[in-house]
Amino acid sequence: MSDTTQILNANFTPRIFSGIQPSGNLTLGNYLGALKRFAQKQDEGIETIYCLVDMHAITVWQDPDALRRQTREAAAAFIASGVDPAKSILFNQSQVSAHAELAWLLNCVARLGWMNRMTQFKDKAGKNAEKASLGLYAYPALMAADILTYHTTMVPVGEDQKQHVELTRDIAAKFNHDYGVEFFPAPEPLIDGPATRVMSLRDGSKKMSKSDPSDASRINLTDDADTIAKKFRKARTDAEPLPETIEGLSERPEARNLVNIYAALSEQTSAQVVTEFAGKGFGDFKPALADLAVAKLAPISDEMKRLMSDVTEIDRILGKGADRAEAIARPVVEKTYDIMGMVRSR
Ligand code: ATP
Ligand code: LTN
Repeated sequence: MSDTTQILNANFTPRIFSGIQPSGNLTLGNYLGALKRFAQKQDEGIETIYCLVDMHAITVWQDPDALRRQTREAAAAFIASGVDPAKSILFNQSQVSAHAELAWLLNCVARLGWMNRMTQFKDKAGKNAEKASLGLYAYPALMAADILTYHTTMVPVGEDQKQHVELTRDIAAKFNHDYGVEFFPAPEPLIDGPATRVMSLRDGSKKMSKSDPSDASRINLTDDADTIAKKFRKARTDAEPLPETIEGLSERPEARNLVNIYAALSEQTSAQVVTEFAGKGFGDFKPALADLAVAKLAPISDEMKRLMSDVTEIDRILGKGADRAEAIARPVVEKTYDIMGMVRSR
């Protein structure tokens, strides 16, 4: 953390915020890169706020019934992974209008040149960027609003979101500079552990993603034991046995990915895993990985199923979370309007 960030952030109560899009089945990548860490953070004595970012999800087409189901299922995945709605604030974004309001205000602070550098937009818009929604382009300013409307200081995310959190810092700094205030903190991305970038099981150069068209590329939190075993068995690898040290994995992205997944699931470092399996082929390693993944994920998918049998209860939890979130976010947005010169007379 730089000195200026430290001095600025010292004026703010430490607070953690993060979000996940309810844009499909949550994956092992989401679990290791986000959910598992969210649950750990809630026991560190810092307020934790977790959001199902449904307004981000609609930047690409979502069938309305599917979006409703995915939002509830994602909420169930949070709870089943250990996020406790009594300890953390858990809600869906569209129920707290402060996010959309602040996003507009920050759209007027963010610069086109900054947005044009965002790699997630380039990846998602693909070759036909003319057909992408305006929302997909503006997405990072909404994400900045999500973070800043809680005066968040720390944002646990996977590696792919680092650039967006840095943009959030730039937006906060420009706002503070332009209006001569120290109103927004400079949130820090928290990216730690062996699985901050879980890769696709079919292509070691692409991240595992819930919206990849190939279901074989990912482990879904709802996959059964047979499906998990089959997907790992078919995962792309090379023909070499595992090396003696992790340096031996540097040119072997698929092998490195499976080792990192094993490490994260077993709470070890990747170096420890390599030591344990040195000289073993994938014929040994893949079944061990599948058994471990099933042991860790089966209780989560069972709990998700149980929670999904009562969606009224899930909706109640999200509504209550939204009330608590609103109580923090509303005054920040009101103050932002005021700083920017909007007359507020009711
Ligand atoms: P989509 O494919 O719809 O873009 P996604 O699977 O990339 O979705 P997000 O909702 O965009 O998931 O991400 C939620 C959180 O999970 C973020 O913190 C993100 O960094 C993290 N995450 C997503 N994919 C991975 C991955 N493969 N490895 C580690 N973390 C990940
Ligand atoms: N952009 C993120 C999801 C996201 C988020 C956030 C993460 C939206 N708002 C605020 C952290 C904090 C993604 O695509 N994974």
